[in-house]
Amino acid sequence: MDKVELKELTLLAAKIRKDVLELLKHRGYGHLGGSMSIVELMAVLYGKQLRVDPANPQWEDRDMVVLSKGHSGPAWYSALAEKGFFPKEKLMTLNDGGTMLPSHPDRTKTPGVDMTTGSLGQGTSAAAGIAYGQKLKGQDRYTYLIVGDGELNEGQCWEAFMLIAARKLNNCIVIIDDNKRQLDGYTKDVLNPFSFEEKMKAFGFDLVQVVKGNDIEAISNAIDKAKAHKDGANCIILDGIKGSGVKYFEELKSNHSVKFNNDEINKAADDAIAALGEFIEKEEA
Ligand SMILES: Cc1ncc(C[n+]2csc(CCOP(=O)(O)OP(=O)(O)O)c2C)c(N)n1
Repeated sequence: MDKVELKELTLLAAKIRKDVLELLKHRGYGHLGGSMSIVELMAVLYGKQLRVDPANPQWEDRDMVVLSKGHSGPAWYSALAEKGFFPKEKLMTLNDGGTMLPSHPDRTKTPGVDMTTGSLGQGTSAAAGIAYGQKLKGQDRYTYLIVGDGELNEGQCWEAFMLIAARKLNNCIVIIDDNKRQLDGYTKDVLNPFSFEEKMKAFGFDLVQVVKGNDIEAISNAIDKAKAHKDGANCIILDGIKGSGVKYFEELKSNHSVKFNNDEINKAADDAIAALGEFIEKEEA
């Protein structure tokens, strides 16, 4: 990746992260940890890798995204708004009555959202079905499935993975957000999955790449490699941190759904928003 592109994607990631913090703080609560850990992924997808058209969200040749860990909608909405699928002001309507941005993604409400998710596990089957359909029709399209490490406690995920591998759905790029934590603790303590890398290989994924969850260049290179790998199933594991990008939220004991109800949390968010704002201003000068 050249320096200009890396700079652009880093700037986009900063904008998405700032949007996430602003909209959750405005709402007063929300799924901060799991939104922050996919910010760089969203920047790479919407800034470079996806074939989508914000002016025509239903474009029939578009790539699809299935955010199976649907509670991280705020990161997706922020990326969609930055890309121009809808006006940025709409971000502040998250979770309002009648909003186009419900807490969990709804394909009937938000331009750019292709699959309704929120009930963990189900997005994996949906993505497998979408990709299978695309393959049977001979279409040249990709479906990106984003799934959480805690979500992989759901048995349904593994049924979907078997199908993806057995049918060699190389057009379904499975991305595991391995941020090590889930709703109420560390994934290894709640139900130890052991090695995702070994598990995915054992399930028939012959290209399994592990990259740092906040490394834009590594994520993009891994997607390039997955796209070039035509004969078999592809998985990318994001080795990341829940709450990624803001030390306070990375270290916060309970950072899954954060309530902005005390001075310390509000200050941490305000400081991070200000720092990101300065960075963005400097980069755009
Ligand atoms: C079927 C189902 N069970 C429980 C929940 C409640 N829930 C929402 S998020 C979450 C934890 C998910 O953990 P993980 O996949 O690791 O997400 P991340 O850490 O990336 O936020 C749970 C249990 C749900 N949405 N769906």
